[in-house]
Amino acid sequence: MRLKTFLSPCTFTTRTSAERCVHGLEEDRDRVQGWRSCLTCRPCKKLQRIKAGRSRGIMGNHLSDLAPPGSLLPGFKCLHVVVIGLDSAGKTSLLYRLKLKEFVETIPTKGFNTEKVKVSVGGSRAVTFHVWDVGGQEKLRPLWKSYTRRTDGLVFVVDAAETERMEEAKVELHKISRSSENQGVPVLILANKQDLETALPVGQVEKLLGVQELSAGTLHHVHSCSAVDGRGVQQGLEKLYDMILRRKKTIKHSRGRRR
Ligand SMILES: Nc1nc2c(ncn2[C@@H]2O[C@H](COP(=O)(O)OP(=O)(O)O)[C@@H](O)[C@H]2O)c(=O)[nH]1
Ligand SMILES: [Mg+2]
Repeated sequence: MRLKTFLSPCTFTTRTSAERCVHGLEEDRDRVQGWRSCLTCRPCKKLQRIKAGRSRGIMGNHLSDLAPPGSLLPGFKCLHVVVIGLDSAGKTSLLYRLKLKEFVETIPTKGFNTEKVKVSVGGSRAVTFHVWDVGGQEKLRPLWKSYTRRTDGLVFVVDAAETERMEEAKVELHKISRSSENQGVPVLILANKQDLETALPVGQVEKLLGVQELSAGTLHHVHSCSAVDGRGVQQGLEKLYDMILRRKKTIKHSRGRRR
């Protein structure tokens, strides 16, 4: 019943709760049965504004028109980050959580969503991440490679409560991190949906995904989080930022030695 208070007065149906949004119907999700979104509560309104922006023909699937002024100030380092993972793992919810600092219900991603997100790292420093959230349905996965080319970091999101799809997630994680273009690219694995009682703890997710089997040259970190209540999201990104910096330094050193 946590969701109810969090999203009050609107209540969404999730896999664990059978409540519905009290304001009416907007659309249905195919994978999560019975989910409804209203048009009157704050998160639903925000989603409506996003969609309205898209229908006005704004280029790219982005919310930058909703960003607080100054979030795209020049001078901040911008890192390219791609969010991948199986469908329904919570990738889009995490992107919006980062961008809007709150949970909004999503619709299944057909192509991609992209946002510039400013995150404080190491206390006061702010870094801008250009985040690409790519659809995770099976037929869309071959496209991941085109987004991850020359990326600074990968975020692989798993639904920690969906034990039965861990093997499928493991296969995709290893496939993408071993592809030649992604050799050495740091990977942050987010064990999402920790607000659910059935969510597996980080250690178990790490084991089921065979994270220790990732190549020795690939920096990685597994972090638990929830797009619903926001726990762990910021800390996860900070870890990714540290790994990106470490990799950049290593590359610089090895170039220096070669000269
Ligand atoms: N309980 C819970 N549900 C979540 C969380 N993150 C996403 N969801 C739900 O999982 C479903 C899929 O989320 P979505 O972000 O569209 O997944 P994507 O396909 O990976 O982009 C939606 O119903 C979300 O509301 C979370 O942290 N906790
Ligand atoms: Mg999505």
